Amino acid sequence: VNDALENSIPATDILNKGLIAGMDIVGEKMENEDMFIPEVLMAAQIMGKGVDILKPLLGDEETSARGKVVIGTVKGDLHDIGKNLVAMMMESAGLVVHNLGVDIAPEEFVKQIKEKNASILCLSALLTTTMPMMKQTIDAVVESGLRDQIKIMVGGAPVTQTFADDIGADAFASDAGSAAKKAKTLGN
Ligand code: B1M
Repeated sequence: VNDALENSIPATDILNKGLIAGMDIVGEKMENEDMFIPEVLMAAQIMGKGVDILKPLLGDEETSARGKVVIGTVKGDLHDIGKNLVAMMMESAGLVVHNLGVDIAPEEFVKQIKEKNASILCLSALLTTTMPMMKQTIDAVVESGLRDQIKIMVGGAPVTQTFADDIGADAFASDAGSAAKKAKTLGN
Protein backbone atom coordinates (compact mmCIF):
# COMPACT_ATOMS: atom_id res chain seq x y z
CA VAL A 1 0.00 0.00 0.00
CA ASN A 2 2.78 2.41 0.91
CA ASP A 3 4.62 1.64 -2.33
CA ALA A 4 1.44 2.24 -4.34
CA LEU A 5 0.84 5.57 -2.54
CA GLU A 6 4.43 6.62 -3.20
CA ASN A 7 3.78 5.88 -6.88
CA SER A 8 0.75 8.26 -6.78
CA ILE A 9 -1.86 5.52 -7.26
CA PRO A 10 -5.20 6.90 -5.95
CA ALA A 11 -6.34 5.47 -2.59
CA THR A 12 -9.66 4.26 -4.08
CA ASP A 13 -7.78 2.31 -6.78
CA ILE A 14 -5.50 0.74 -4.16
CA LEU A 15 -8.60 -0.31 -2.20
CA ASN A 16 -10.79 -1.52 -5.09
CA LYS A 17 -8.24 -2.83 -7.60
CA GLY A 18 -5.66 -3.99 -5.04
CA LEU A 19 -7.03 -5.00 -1.63
CA ILE A 20 -10.62 -5.95 -2.52
CA ALA A 21 -9.59 -7.64 -5.80
CA GLY A 22 -6.93 -9.55 -3.86
CA MET A 23 -9.46 -10.65 -1.26
CA ASP A 24 -11.71 -11.98 -4.06
CA ILE A 25 -8.84 -14.24 -5.13
CA VAL A 26 -8.46 -15.36 -1.50
CA GLY A 27 -12.21 -16.22 -1.52
CA GLU A 28 -11.86 -18.31 -4.70
CA LYS A 29 -8.84 -20.13 -3.26
CA MET A 30 -10.74 -20.75 -0.02
CA GLU A 31 -13.64 -22.21 -2.00
CA ASN A 32 -11.29 -24.47 -3.99
CA GLU A 33 -9.46 -25.49 -0.81
CA ASP A 34 -6.19 -24.02 -2.07
CA MET A 35 -6.13 -21.78 1.03
CA PHE A 36 -7.24 -22.58 4.58
CA ILE A 37 -8.65 -20.59 7.51
CA PRO A 38 -5.30 -19.51 9.08
CA GLU A 39 -4.10 -18.19 5.70
CA VAL A 40 -7.43 -16.45 5.09
CA LEU A 41 -7.24 -14.89 8.56
CA MET A 42 -3.72 -13.68 7.81
CA ALA A 43 -4.96 -12.16 4.53
CA ALA A 44 -7.81 -10.49 6.43
CA GLN A 45 -5.43 -9.04 9.03
CA ILE A 46 -3.10 -7.72 6.33
CA MET A 47 -6.06 -6.19 4.51
CA GLY A 48 -7.09 -4.50 7.77
CA LYS A 49 -3.63 -2.94 8.12
CA GLY A 50 -3.78 -1.73 4.50
CA VAL A 51 -7.20 -0.21 5.06
CA ASP A 52 -5.90 1.57 8.18
CA ILE A 53 -3.26 3.30 6.02
CA LEU A 54 -5.86 4.30 3.41
CA LYS A 55 -8.56 5.39 5.86
CA PRO A 56 -7.51 9.05 6.16
CA LEU A 57 -7.23 9.33 2.38
CA LEU A 58 -10.65 7.98 1.40
CA GLY A 59 -13.74 10.10 0.89
CA ASP A 60 -14.41 13.76 1.55
CA GLU A 61 -14.32 14.79 5.17
CA GLU A 62 -17.42 16.67 6.19
CA THR A 63 -17.98 18.19 9.57
CA SER A 64 -21.75 18.18 9.99
CA ALA A 65 -23.35 14.95 11.11
CA ARG A 66 -25.95 13.64 8.69
CA GLY A 67 -27.41 10.97 10.90
CA LYS A 68 -26.44 8.61 13.70
CA VAL A 69 -25.61 5.10 12.59
CA VAL A 70 -25.43 1.91 14.61
CA ILE A 71 -23.68 -0.78 12.56
CA GLY A 72 -22.71 -4.37 13.26
CA THR A 73 -22.36 -7.87 11.85
CA VAL A 74 -25.31 -10.02 12.89
CA LYS A 75 -25.20 -12.82 15.47
CA GLY A 76 -23.29 -15.92 14.40
CA ASP A 77 -21.22 -14.06 11.81
CA LEU A 78 -17.59 -13.04 12.40
CA HIS A 79 -16.82 -11.31 9.09
CA ASP A 80 -16.00 -7.65 9.62
CA ILE A 81 -13.75 -6.31 6.85
CA GLY A 82 -16.60 -5.20 4.56
CA LYS A 83 -18.67 -3.89 7.47
CA ASN A 84 -15.69 -1.85 8.69
CA LEU A 85 -15.26 -0.39 5.20
CA VAL A 86 -18.94 0.58 5.18
CA ALA A 87 -18.53 2.21 8.63
CA MET A 88 -15.44 4.06 7.45
CA MET A 89 -17.11 5.40 4.29
CA MET A 90 -20.11 6.51 6.33
CA GLU A 91 -17.86 8.38 8.75
CA SER A 92 -16.12 10.03 5.81
CA ALA A 93 -19.55 11.04 4.49
CA GLY A 94 -20.25 12.97 7.68
CA LEU A 95 -22.37 10.48 9.61
CA VAL A 96 -21.76 9.65 13.27
CA VAL A 97 -21.03 5.92 13.34
CA HIS A 98 -21.17 3.52 16.30
CA ASN A 99 -19.49 0.33 15.12
CA LEU A 100 -20.57 -2.47 17.47
CA GLY A 101 -18.37 -5.20 15.98
CA VAL A 102 -19.29 -8.76 15.04
CA ASP A 103 -21.65 -11.46 16.32
CA ILE A 104 -24.18 -8.92 17.60
CA ALA A 105 -27.45 -10.30 18.97
CA PRO A 106 -30.80 -8.66 18.04
CA GLU A 107 -31.41 -7.48 21.61
CA GLU A 108 -27.97 -5.80 21.69
CA PHE A 109 -28.79 -3.90 18.48
CA VAL A 110 -32.07 -2.75 20.08
CA LYS A 111 -30.26 -1.67 23.27
CA GLN A 112 -27.67 0.29 21.28
CA ILE A 113 -30.27 2.02 19.08
CA LYS A 114 -31.89 3.33 22.29
CA GLU A 115 -28.62 4.26 24.01
CA LYS A 116 -27.12 6.01 20.98
CA ASN A 117 -30.43 7.53 19.85
CA ALA A 118 -29.59 6.24 16.37
CA SER A 119 -31.49 7.15 13.20
CA ILE A 120 -30.03 4.42 10.97
CA LEU A 121 -29.39 0.75 11.76
CA CYS A 122 -26.91 -1.04 9.46
CA LEU A 123 -26.72 -4.83 9.43
CA SER A 124 -24.01 -6.82 7.70
CA ALA A 125 -23.94 -10.59 6.96
CA LEU A 126 -21.48 -12.59 4.85
CA LEU A 127 -22.90 -16.06 5.33
CA THR A 128 -26.09 -17.46 3.82
CA THR A 129 -26.62 -19.15 7.20
CA THR A 130 -26.65 -15.81 9.07
CA MET A 131 -28.88 -13.90 6.63
CA PRO A 132 -32.04 -15.03 8.55
CA MET A 133 -30.56 -13.29 11.62
CA MET A 134 -31.12 -9.99 9.78
CA LYS A 135 -34.86 -10.72 9.72
CA GLN A 136 -34.76 -11.70 13.41
CA THR A 137 -33.00 -8.42 14.21
CA ILE A 138 -35.60 -6.40 12.29
CA ASP A 139 -38.35 -8.33 14.12
CA ALA A 140 -36.72 -7.43 17.44
CA VAL A 141 -36.67 -3.75 16.44
CA VAL A 142 -40.37 -3.94 15.53
CA GLU A 143 -41.19 -5.64 18.86
CA SER A 144 -39.27 -2.95 20.76
CA GLY A 145 -41.55 -0.28 19.28
CA LEU A 146 -38.59 1.56 17.70
CA ARG A 147 -39.26 0.64 14.06
CA ASP A 148 -40.98 3.96 13.18
CA GLN A 149 -38.02 6.03 14.32
CA ILE A 150 -35.21 4.15 12.60
CA LYS A 151 -34.25 3.36 9.00
CA ILE A 152 -32.69 -0.06 8.43
CA MET A 153 -30.06 -0.85 5.79
CA VAL A 154 -28.76 -4.35 5.07
CA GLY A 155 -25.80 -5.56 3.03
CA GLY A 156 -23.02 -8.10 2.61
CA ALA A 157 -21.96 -10.38 -0.23
CA PRO A 158 -24.93 -12.83 -0.21
CA VAL A 159 -27.58 -10.12 0.46
CA THR A 160 -29.75 -8.86 -2.43
CA GLN A 161 -32.34 -6.13 -2.93
CA THR A 162 -35.04 -8.83 -3.14
CA PHE A 163 -33.94 -10.28 0.21
CA ALA A 164 -33.88 -6.79 1.74
CA ASP A 165 -37.45 -6.19 0.52
CA ASP A 166 -38.60 -9.59 1.79
CA ILE A 167 -37.36 -8.99 5.35
CA GLY A 168 -38.73 -5.43 5.53
CA ALA A 169 -35.47 -3.43 5.38
CA ASP A 170 -35.62 0.17 4.13
CA ALA A 171 -32.47 -0.03 2.02
CA PHE A 172 -29.87 -2.34 0.53
CA ALA A 173 -26.39 -1.47 -0.72
CA SER A 174 -23.97 -3.73 -2.54
CA ASP A 175 -20.75 -1.90 -1.60
CA ALA A 176 -19.33 0.56 0.90
CA GLY A 177 -19.52 3.59 -1.39
CA SER A 178 -23.19 3.20 -2.26
CA ALA A 179 -23.98 2.31 1.38
CA ALA A 180 -22.57 5.68 2.49
CA LYS A 181 -24.48 7.53 -0.25
CA LYS A 182 -27.76 5.85 0.69
CA ALA A 183 -27.21 6.45 4.41
CA LYS A 184 -26.90 10.19 3.76
CA THR A 185 -30.35 10.26 2.17
CA LEU A 186 -31.85 7.96 4.83
CA GLY A 187 -30.48 10.10 7.67
CA ASN A 188 -32.17 13.29 6.45
CO1 B1M B 1 -15.33 -16.58 5.49
N1 B1M B 1 -16.62 -17.14 4.13
N2 B1M B 1 -15.90 -18.03 6.62
N3 B1M B 1 -13.89 -15.97 6.60
N4 B1M B 1 -14.70 -15.46 4.01
C1 B1M B 1 -16.74 -16.24 2.90
C2 B1M B 1 -17.81 -15.18 3.12
C3 B1M B 1 -17.13 -17.31 1.78
C4 B1M B 1 -17.94 -16.71 0.61
C5 B1M B 1 -15.83 -18.02 1.29
C6 B1M B 1 -16.08 -19.08 0.26
O1 B1M B 1 -16.47 -20.18 0.60
N5 B1M B 1 -15.87 -18.75 -0.99
C7 B1M B 1 -17.94 -18.36 2.64
C8 B1M B 1 -19.46 -18.10 2.76
C9 B1M B 1 -20.29 -19.08 1.97
C10 B1M B 1 -21.74 -18.78 2.12
O2 B1M B 1 -22.28 -18.58 3.16
N6 B1M B 1 -22.39 -18.74 0.98
C11 B1M B 1 -17.23 -18.27 3.97
C12 B1M B 1 -17.25 -19.29 4.97
C13 B1M B 1 -17.96 -20.59 4.58
C14 B1M B 1 -16.65 -19.13 6.24
C15 B1M B 1 -16.63 -20.13 7.39
C16 B1M B 1 -17.95 -20.88 7.66
C17 B1M B 1 -15.45 -21.10 7.10
C18 B1M B 1 -15.31 -22.25 8.09
O3 B1M B 1 -15.09 -22.02 9.26
N7 B1M B 1 -15.46 -23.44 7.57
C19 B1M B 1 -16.23 -19.24 8.61
C20 B1M B 1 -17.46 -18.63 9.31
C21 B1M B 1 -17.10 -17.91 10.57
C22 B1M B 1 -18.27 -17.11 11.09
O4 B1M B 1 -18.51 -16.01 10.63
N8 B1M B 1 -19.03 -17.67 12.03
C23 B1M B 1 -15.46 -18.17 7.90
C24 B1M B 1 -14.42 -17.47 8.49
C25 B1M B 1 -13.67 -16.49 7.88
C26 B1M B 1 -12.45 -15.84 8.52
C27 B1M B 1 -12.62 -15.58 10.03
C28 B1M B 1 -11.27 -16.74 8.32
C29 B1M B 1 -12.28 -14.55 7.63
C30 B1M B 1 -12.99 -13.29 8.20
C31 B1M B 1 -12.04 -12.35 8.92
C32 B1M B 1 -12.68 -11.01 9.17
O5 B1M B 1 -13.66 -10.58 8.55
N9 B1M B 1 -12.10 -10.34 10.14
C33 B1M B 1 -13.02 -14.95 6.36
C34 B1M B 1 -12.87 -14.26 5.11
C35 B1M B 1 -11.79 -13.20 5.04
C36 B1M B 1 -13.69 -14.57 3.99
C37 B1M B 1 -13.58 -14.04 2.53
C38 B1M B 1 -12.39 -14.74 1.90
C39 B1M B 1 -13.42 -12.55 2.36
C40 B1M B 1 -14.51 -11.70 3.01
C41 B1M B 1 -14.11 -10.25 2.90
O6 B1M B 1 -13.63 -9.67 3.86
N10 B1M B 1 -14.20 -9.68 1.68
C42 B1M B 1 -14.98 -14.50 1.92
C43 B1M B 1 -14.93 -14.78 0.44
C44 B1M B 1 -15.17 -13.52 -0.39
O7 B1M B 1 -16.01 -12.70 -0.03
N11 B1M B 1 -14.48 -13.36 -1.47
C45 B1M B 1 -15.45 -15.52 2.88
C46 B1M B 1 -13.74 -8.32 1.38
C47 B1M B 1 -14.82 -7.32 1.80
C48 B1M B 1 -14.34 -5.91 1.44
O8 B1M B 1 -15.98 -7.61 1.05
O9 B1M B 1 -17.25 -8.45 3.09
O10 B1M B 1 -18.28 -8.61 0.77
P1 B1M B 1 -17.42 -7.88 1.73
O11 B1M B 1 -18.03 -6.42 1.95
C49 B1M B 1 -18.40 -5.59 0.88
C50 B1M B 1 -19.89 -5.75 0.47
O12 B1M B 1 -20.41 -7.04 0.74
C51 B1M B 1 -20.57 -4.64 1.15
O13 B1M B 1 -19.60 -3.61 1.22
C52 B1M B 1 -18.31 -4.16 1.43
C53 B1M B 1 -17.26 -3.30 0.79
O14 B1M B 1 -17.60 -2.89 -0.51
N12 B1M B 1 -21.15 -4.79 2.49
C54 B1M B 1 -22.22 -4.02 2.86
C55 B1M B 1 -20.77 -5.53 3.54
N13 B1M B 1 -21.58 -5.29 4.59
C56 B1M B 1 -22.46 -4.35 4.21
C57 B1M B 1 -23.49 -3.71 4.90
C58 B1M B 1 -24.26 -2.75 4.21
C59 B1M B 1 -24.00 -2.46 2.87
C60 B1M B 1 -22.98 -3.07 2.18
O15 B1M B 1 -25.28 -2.07 4.76
C61 B1M B 1 -25.51 -2.16 6.11
